[in-house]
Amino acid sequence: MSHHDERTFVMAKPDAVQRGLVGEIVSRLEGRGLKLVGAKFMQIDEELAHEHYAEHTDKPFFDDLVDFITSGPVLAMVWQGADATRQVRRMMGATDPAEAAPGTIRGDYGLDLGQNVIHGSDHEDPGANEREIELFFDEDELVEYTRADEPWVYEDEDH
Ligand code: IDP
Ligand code: MG
Repeated sequence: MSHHDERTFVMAKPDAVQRGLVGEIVSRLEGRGLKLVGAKFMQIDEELAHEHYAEHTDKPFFDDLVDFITSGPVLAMVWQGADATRQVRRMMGATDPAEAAPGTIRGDYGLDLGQNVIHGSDHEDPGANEREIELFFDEDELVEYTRADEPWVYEDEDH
C-alpha cells in the first residue's frame, strides 16, 4: 500500500438520491483525483442502520436518523487516494449544512442537519473507514485498478 491507497467509505444519502445529487457528488470526488473502487446502490435495512450508526445509539436524534437513512435508496461507495478520509470530510463540510462553508457539498446542497446529503467516514475516529467499508462491502466487491490520470495527480508517479 502506498500513501495513495487510503480508502474511505462514502454514501450519497436518501435525500441526495431523491434530489438528483448523486452525479454531482461522484463528480466532485472524481474530479479531485480520488478513485472510485466500489459502489453499491441499495436500501439500508434497520439492522445495518443500527450497526452503521452504533456510536449514536444513545443520542436523542437516533430514531430519526435511522428512519431517514432507511427511507429510500442510497449509493454506498468506497473511494481511494492520498489522505482520502480527511480530504472527503473537508469536501463534505460541517455536519450541519447551515454551518458548512459554501463550496463544500453540504454547504452547497443542504440546509437542515437531519438531511445533509452525504456521509463520509470520520477521519478523527481511527479505523472508522475500514470498519464502515467492511460493514457495507465484501473485499471481492472492491476493484483494484490504475486510473489513467494518476501520474498527473500524484507528482511522485512517473509520467
Ligand atoms: P457526520 O455525518 O458529519 O459524521 P455525526 O455526528 O456522525 O455527523 O452524526 C451522524 C448524522 O446524524 C449526521 O450526518 C446528521 O445527519 C445526524 N445528526 C447529527 N447530529 C444531529 C442532531 O443534533 N440532530 C439531528 N440529527 C443529527
Ligand atoms: Mg460521523
